[in-house]
Amino acid sequence: MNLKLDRARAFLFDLDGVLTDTSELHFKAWRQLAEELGLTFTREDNEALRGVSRRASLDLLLKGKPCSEQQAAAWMDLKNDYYLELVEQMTPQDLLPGTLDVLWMLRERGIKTAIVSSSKNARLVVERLKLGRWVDELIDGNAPVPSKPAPDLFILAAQRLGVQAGECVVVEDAEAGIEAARAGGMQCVGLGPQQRVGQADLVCQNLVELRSFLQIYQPV
Ligand code: B16
Ligand code: MG
Repeated sequence: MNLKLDRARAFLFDLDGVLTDTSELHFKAWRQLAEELGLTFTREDNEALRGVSRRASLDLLLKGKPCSEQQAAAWMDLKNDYYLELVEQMTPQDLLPGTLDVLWMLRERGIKTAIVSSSKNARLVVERLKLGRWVDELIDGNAPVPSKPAPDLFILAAQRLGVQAGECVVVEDAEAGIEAARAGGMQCVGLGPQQRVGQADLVCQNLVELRSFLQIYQPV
C-alpha cells in the first residue's frame, strides 16, 4: 500500500465499473452487435474493453475483421443504440454500494470530487443515477482530448477543480484508467481483482472497502 492521503485535495472517480456497473450493459450491447455480425463475444472478451474508448472497443470486438471507417461508424452507432436502451432503464438503485457514503465523507472533509469517464454517454448515466449534485465536476468522453490510457481527461478535471495533479487521487476499475492516472502524475486506488488493478497505489474490492479505509485514515 503506497497511497498517501496527506496531500490529497481531490478525488477523481471513474464512472463505469466504479460508481455503477455499466460494464454489464456495455457487454450486453456489444454482444448483441457481435451476434448480428456472426462473431463470438464472451464476458472474458469484455474485460479487455473496460475503460477503453468506443472505437478501440470495436477494434477489439472485430479481432482483425476488416471494415471501412463508414461501416465502423454505423456499427458503433448501432451498439450505442442498444446501450442507450439499457441506460434508459437505470435508476439511482443502480449506484454501486458505498458510492454516496464515500462522496459524502469526502465532502465533509473539504475534498473536491469529479467524475472522469471515457464514455460519451456519461452525462446521461449520471442523470439517470441522480448523481450530479454529489460531485463538483463531470468530465466525459466528449471532451476534445485523447481518451484513457492518455492522462488528459484526468488533467482536465484537476484544472477545472483548481488543484495540482499531485493532489489528486484517481479511483479506477480498469488498467487503462490506472495507466492514465500514473501518466498524469496522480495517485490511484484500483477497485477489483489484483491481477487487473494491482498497479494501483491501493487495491480495494469495492467502494465499501474504500470507505472503511478512509474512515480509519486520518490525514495529518
Ligand atoms: P461510450 P469509464 C468507459 O467508461 C467504459 O469503461 C468503456 O467500456 C466504454 O467503452 C467507454 O467508456 C466508452 O463509452 O461508448 O459510452 O462512449 O470506465 O471511463 O467511465
Ligand atoms: Mg471504468
